[in-house]
Amino acid sequence: MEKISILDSHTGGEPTRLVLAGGPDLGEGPLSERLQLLRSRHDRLRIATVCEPRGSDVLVGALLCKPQDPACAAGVIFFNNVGYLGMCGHGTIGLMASLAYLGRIGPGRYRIETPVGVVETELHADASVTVHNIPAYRLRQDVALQVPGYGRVVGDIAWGGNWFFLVGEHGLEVRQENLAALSAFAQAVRAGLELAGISGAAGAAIDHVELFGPAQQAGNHSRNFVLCPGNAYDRSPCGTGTSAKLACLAADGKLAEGAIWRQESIIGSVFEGSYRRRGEQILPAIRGTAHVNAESSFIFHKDDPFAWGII
Ligand code: PYC
Repeated sequence: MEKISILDSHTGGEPTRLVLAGGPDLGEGPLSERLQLLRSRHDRLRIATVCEPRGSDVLVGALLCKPQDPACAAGVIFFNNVGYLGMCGHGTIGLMASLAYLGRIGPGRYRIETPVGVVETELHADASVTVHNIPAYRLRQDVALQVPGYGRVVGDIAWGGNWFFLVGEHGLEVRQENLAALSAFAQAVRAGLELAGISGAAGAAIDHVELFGPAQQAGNHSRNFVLCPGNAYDRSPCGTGTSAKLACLAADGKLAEGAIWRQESIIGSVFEGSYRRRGEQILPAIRGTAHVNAESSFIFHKDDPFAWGII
């Protein structure tokens, strides 16, 4: 077996573990097909990479792939402790910082293939990265839901590369000291959505819940808490979640095309977002910074019962 080598980074506190080499042969088809192959035949790579004992619920994994389109700099498939992600904003910023660390790219614009489409990126001279995300849109506004233990909750359903339920009014303070209550509430909301059969387009599960509160740092517009599918919360402001938020702001006429929205995360890291209109949808741009913080390779000892991770 080829050595599995990885590069770790974090984007505003949210980790990305990039598998550089040693992954399975998934062929050279579209990334969406390669994702299906990875899921159905090689899921143990995901488990070995992001689950315990090497990883944790918080890690997002990224498999570096040869792009199908030679005009793209790289292809990537994102995954987490419970499955696969269509797109990942903080992970794409982490990927770009990692490619820069490896000397494979310098400042400039690059196209990156993902299972949900091609994203344009820009590595800036100050090492920050802009991700020109796939189109985002609000599917439904003011969806009312009965959440057991909490009562009526109202939110919007939006696509930003993943499906989000966005809640502005929830009575909770969006502060780190309040993480347990925020997680419990967001998990109850997600369970309530499932129970009520409320989904994204084509019946897709709404697996991310995003709660908003006032910004705590001058110059920022809002603070968020984002619950991820595997119950971890996003330490960054969440690139796809910020894209979903921009779609709602655009639909409500609350943010002009090209204007900057500074989204703060629950730990105070910031993404700058803006958008351009494309018909009923928007094209979001998300800017943030990632830092590479570890480089290593996996060891699979023949006597280790958990060499491929704990499910
Ligand atoms: O930044 O899009 C994102 C993301 C999704 C899940 C965790 N981070």
